[in-house]
Amino acid sequence: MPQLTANHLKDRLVKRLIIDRGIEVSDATNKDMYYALSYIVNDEIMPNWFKTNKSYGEKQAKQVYYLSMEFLIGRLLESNLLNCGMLDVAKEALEELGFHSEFVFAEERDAGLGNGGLGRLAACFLDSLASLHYPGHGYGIRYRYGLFEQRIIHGNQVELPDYWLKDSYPWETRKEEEAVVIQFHGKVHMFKRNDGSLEFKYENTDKVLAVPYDIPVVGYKNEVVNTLRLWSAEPVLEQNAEAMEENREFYRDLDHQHSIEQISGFLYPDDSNYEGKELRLKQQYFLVSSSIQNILKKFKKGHRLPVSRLSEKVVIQINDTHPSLAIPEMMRILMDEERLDWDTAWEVTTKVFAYTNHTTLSEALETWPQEMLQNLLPRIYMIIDEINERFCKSIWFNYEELRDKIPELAIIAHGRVHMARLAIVGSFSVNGVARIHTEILKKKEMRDFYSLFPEKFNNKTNGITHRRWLLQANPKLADVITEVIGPQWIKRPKQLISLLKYSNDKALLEKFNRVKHENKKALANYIHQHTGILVDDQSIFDVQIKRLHEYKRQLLNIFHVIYLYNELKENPNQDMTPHTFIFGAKAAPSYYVAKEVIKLINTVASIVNYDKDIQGKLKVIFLENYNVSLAEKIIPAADISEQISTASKEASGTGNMKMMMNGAITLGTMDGANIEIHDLVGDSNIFIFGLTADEVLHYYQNGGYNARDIYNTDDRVKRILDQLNQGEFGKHDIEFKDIFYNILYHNDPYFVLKDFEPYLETHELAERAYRDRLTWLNMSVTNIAYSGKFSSDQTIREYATDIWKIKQV
Ligand code: 26V
Repeated sequence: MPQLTANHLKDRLVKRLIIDRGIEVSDATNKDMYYALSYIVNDEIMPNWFKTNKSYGEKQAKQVYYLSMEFLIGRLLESNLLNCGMLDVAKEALEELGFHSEFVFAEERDAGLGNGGLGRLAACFLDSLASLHYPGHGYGIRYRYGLFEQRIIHGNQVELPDYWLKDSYPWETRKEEEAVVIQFHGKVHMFKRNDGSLEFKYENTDKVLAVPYDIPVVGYKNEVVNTLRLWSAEPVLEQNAEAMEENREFYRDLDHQHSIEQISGFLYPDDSNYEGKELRLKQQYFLVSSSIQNILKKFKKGHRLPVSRLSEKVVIQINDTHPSLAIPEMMRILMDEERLDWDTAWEVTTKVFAYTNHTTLSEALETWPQEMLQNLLPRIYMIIDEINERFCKSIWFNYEELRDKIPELAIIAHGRVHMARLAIVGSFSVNGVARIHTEILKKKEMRDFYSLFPEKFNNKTNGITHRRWLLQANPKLADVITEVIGPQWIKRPKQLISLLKYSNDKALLEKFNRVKHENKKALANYIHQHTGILVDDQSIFDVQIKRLHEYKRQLLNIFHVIYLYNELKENPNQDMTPHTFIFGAKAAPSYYVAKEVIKLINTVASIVNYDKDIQGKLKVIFLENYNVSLAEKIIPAADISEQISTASKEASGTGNMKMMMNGAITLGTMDGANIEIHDLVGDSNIFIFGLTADEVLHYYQNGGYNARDIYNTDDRVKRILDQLNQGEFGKHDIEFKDIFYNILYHNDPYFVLKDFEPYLETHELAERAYRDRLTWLNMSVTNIAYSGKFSSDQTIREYATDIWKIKQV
């Protein structure tokens, strides 16, 4: 890319403002500037996008397609500038024109097309694929409404619709000519052809047009631009004369038109509880049918190979079970349109698909009612039924020892279609997202499938893109690192390990200290502006940011805060390092318990933050509307990273990796990727506490835990629970009683009380360590040094070599 200077960019911005928006710089708002700059960046991206596509065609490279119902990409202007190598120049040009880059970037609305970990992982993976020159693309849905915007009103979560497309979105290109038709409902008729093969015709189907919008995925300073293709649902409007009557009919039924547009209307905001809603099933089939049609069309256009050799050029990763209908959809097209026989189609299909599992929580497992699937997708249902028949027969005849397990293995059982089973049977690879998670899949959750197909199972520990989460979010830290070890780590993040050599260098540790403090000041400012609360930037910033979920145990965290508050009230002069507890979390709108916890955190905050007795030693901050952009502000300022899920329940976690990379110390359980962080940094650079996964699973199986015993014997616990029960925190007596009951009457299913004491003790250790500044800074730098292991570049290399068998081009 030609080197662009700040002066050159200024000229272009000035011209762009006049041409596109008809205004001068002096009249331009931050938003005008945001658009002008975005279109200039687009001009830089477009030629490389074209070139990348062309080169994939010429080189006939094998492509990976990542199918996901969620891509949580956040804002793109700053990351595109970074990856194009224009970020510094752009900041300079903006400043010289009298604009703050931060405010200009903030004009972009987050593309919140995901719930949490799974969607953000997909976004990090796309960044790594492009940055490593891999031919890999995403397919998803262009939801008109992303994840709801959260407001906190009187301590309660209130959800507002996120109409992120209200203003024009500069990063997308509509590709109407590549639209495809998706069919729902209708009747399937079967005919015998002359050669004896079967032909299927559909009658009276409801047709929906899937129109792609492409978003460029820019590689880091390498001129690669891959594609994220998002499908939008529209009515099919025929252009020919015969169909006009049909169209007219159509306009008489605007409800129908509306129901079509609903398919890409909004992102389901629940990542905690599976709900068998037909609209969600429609969304899933809409995504997979349009994507598979498109993939096959491209394959046929780009290669002279027969479709029976598809797997030489195409591999498809399905992100959780949500897109697993892609498997029968591929079978349908191969058989009904490409005329392959069942065996050949099955051979092709099972060589193309790979499946990633992201949770073992039974509440999240997808199973669809058989009649719903049969009614909405009759032909797809027939195919699933046949896959199931053949699979069950093969167990019956080949695995006598598993015969009585057939009801637990069958894809269709007890009137429901089990999507994880379909995904395992139809894929050549099944992976978990951290070592412990994969082990639990193999030994417990998917044990029988593992015994049937041991060769399919493999682990791919998650990763995060260090470009967004370090270079972009924390440029000051990135600069210090480069000053110390040179810039090679940017292309090879594992080289961060060279920082270890300097982890005892006092002068250097001081530099790291200064950066952290500046980041904390910036966050303190943000907090002040958004909540009106002043926090002490010398206090420990203790951070828990993630979706609100019982298993993630925000409740344990706030119980600890209540305990500290109670202690301080009794003894206001006790020696305590000031603490700021920072929370960010959205609860699924229908998740009552989660919303109660949000209310509790906010209620505790409203008491603690204004209590003069405790002399400002404790502050509790709940930042509303936690999303990717807010994460970018919080993470660089974190001292302690709270990763305190009930062991065995957090598949991996990725926030843990982001905070580690920004020098926070993990305080957590032996769960998910925390275990791998612990392996790397060792006991002395992490604070581990609580039950292990084996212990948790043992209690679930054998009993032996009684929450009430702890309530009766630990005064600190009793005090807190009684405060909840007696309405000490609430405006009404009944407020928070449910939390009390949930713990004592459901025997504390997430072991909050059981882990409470070790949690307190570990916090005390952490506080002591924090007071010893040099030791703490050494721990912090050690964590940064080892964090290169969790760059998604590493993860993507492993997917590419072990599963996808694709090459860098
Ligand atoms: C689940 C469901 C279930 C009901 C229907 C809608 C819906 C939508 C999303 C999900 C996602 C749950 C799975 C998930 O996000 N898992 C998280 O994946 C992260 C990336 O692998 C991982 O780091 C987290 O530990 C894991 O909880």
